Amino acid sequence: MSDTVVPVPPEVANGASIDAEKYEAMYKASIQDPVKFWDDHGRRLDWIRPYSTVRNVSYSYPDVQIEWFGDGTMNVAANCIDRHLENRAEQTAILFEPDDPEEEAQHISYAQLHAEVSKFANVLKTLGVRKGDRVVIYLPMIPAAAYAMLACARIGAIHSVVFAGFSPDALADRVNDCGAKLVITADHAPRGGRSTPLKTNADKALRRCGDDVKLLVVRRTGEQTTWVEGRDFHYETLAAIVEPECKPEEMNAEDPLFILYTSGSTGKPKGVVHTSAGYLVYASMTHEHVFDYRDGEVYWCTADVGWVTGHSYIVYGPLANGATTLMFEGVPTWPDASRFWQVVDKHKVSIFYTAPTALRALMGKGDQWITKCDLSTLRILGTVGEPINPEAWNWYHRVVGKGKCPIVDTWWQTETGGILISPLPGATPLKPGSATRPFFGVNPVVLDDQGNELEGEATGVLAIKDSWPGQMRTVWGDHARFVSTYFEMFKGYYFSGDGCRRDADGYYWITGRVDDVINVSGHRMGTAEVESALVAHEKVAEAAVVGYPHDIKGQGIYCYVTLMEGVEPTEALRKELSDWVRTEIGPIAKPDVIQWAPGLPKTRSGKIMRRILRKIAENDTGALGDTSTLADPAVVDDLVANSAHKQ
Ligand code: 6R9
Repeated sequence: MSDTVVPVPPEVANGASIDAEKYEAMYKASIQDPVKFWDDHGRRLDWIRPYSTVRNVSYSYPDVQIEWFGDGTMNVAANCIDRHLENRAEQTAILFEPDDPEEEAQHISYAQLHAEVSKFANVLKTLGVRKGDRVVIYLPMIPAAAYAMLACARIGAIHSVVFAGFSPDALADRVNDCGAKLVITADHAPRGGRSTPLKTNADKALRRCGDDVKLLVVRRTGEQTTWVEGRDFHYETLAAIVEPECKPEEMNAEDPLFILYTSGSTGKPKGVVHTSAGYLVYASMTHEHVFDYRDGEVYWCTADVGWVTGHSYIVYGPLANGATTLMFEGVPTWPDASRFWQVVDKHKVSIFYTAPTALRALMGKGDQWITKCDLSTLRILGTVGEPINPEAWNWYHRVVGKGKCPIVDTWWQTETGGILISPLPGATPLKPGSATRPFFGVNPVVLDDQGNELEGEATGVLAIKDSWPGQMRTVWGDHARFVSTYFEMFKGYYFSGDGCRRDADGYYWITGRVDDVINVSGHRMGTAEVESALVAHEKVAEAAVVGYPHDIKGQGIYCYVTLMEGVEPTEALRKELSDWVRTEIGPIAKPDVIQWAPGLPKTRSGKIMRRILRKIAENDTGALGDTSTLADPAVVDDLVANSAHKQ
């Protein structure tokens, strides 16, 4: 951790929406009187029926309840599109940069967005989708993904976007869990010069879903796909015949907007539910202030719409603010390692928001990929998804930002809906590696293991003392799981699952997960998910999975596998298991290391001691700690002797 402090450059503070003094005053007001604060800021939306109640929140276990602006009505899509038509109909809303740099970029104005989303909404209606129905979106990073999301919002359907890198099985699980009526996909997904057969994946998934689930196929590459008559529909055919106008549905503030599946420390991924108004107030307000967004600027978040970052900071936040949001279909390293910087150059990007893992990968390719591009339009840089190491931070600041762009290191989660801890460019002196200070209305605390609040400089777990409008409301179909995951261990708080340190200046340094969730290239993965994929293989008797430090990915996936009696541990089998996990979950879950484990370290009650497995994976075997409670301490010696570090 570094002690360096990077002051706010005067030219950044100048004209920023929030300076240091304003931050202190607004932050204090937001904590002292949250009702007054959010009563004022909730009005940033256009309401159909304005709210009279600001909040109705109880963190009291087990009767947790969270409501914001509960008696107001509005429509999210109208707030992201219609209300901008008066003043910015011709301004670009979505700037689409395709995977292939030879293919032309598209500038979609707010007027065009309005027409496209209205049409899409009418297509959904034609297929029988109604208010409250669930629609799964399995699309590449193309404008149709944003149209589909906004079309659902327009008619009050609840979308659940599934990252296009997920396998057919993962897709089927999500379709079934939320009871979706319709899946929206594309023929193929081009990415990095390769193409994923999305429609084929969706076909495989739907074999595991109810017969009544329909499939809407958007044309992306035009390649041939198989077709199931009566179940499959071409988007373009229907779009050509529907009405062009679609009146936005009047939605209650607390009607669900979307479900997004995310990994936890146990069991299957859970469907995080976000509702309409509070989510949009929070996403738009954080987008405006954390990125100091100014009218007319091109803003680029490199995430995928399959993750929460894509929801809040490609689609909902920027569009609610009338911004120009860049959507990029490709990858940072194709056709070469200058792709990101060429896009910044070509589209004169002012604000650039990406993940540390991408920065580490690009840093390794050398500075020449950057210096040949004109990055002079860049004003603000951001990171999200995992802690950023000081080397990557310094490189980002010096080489990409030429030492003049503040870096906003934004800490938040799928569950939080928007950024909770982050610098504000015009207000917060930076410390490389620290997410710095809380956003308005966010009251973080550091707790010890017993749940006591620690004062001043402290290390412990990060919890939030009170609700903010963007907070998730429940787990789809399982409110008890919501309560037990986030509110049981530390009563009266929202428990984040992250560890953290607060320094003498009140800055927060996130140290990573304290549960069995690992963070691979900024993607969250439950070790339990990888384990259950492994044990589903007929040759595997038992498996334990932990994270270990990885230079590029942040964390890598280290698997200990015990084979069935009589099965030979061969290199071919190692590859087979690795491919197996890849097809069961998706490429992001592919194991980095598989170590054969004749036995796993267990307590006498049969609990796997992950602490020990983590140490071996981290190659920190001098500090294995107390192994006396193990049923068979000898297994540890075998694992240490045969660890990947000893090979
Ligand atoms: C937005 C997003 C959430 C987990 C979170 C934490 C890690 C995210 C971070 C960060 C350190 C940051 N995380 N941002 N850690 N510094 N700036 O990433 O959501 O996919 O749900 O992941 O990611 O561990 O708990 P999600």
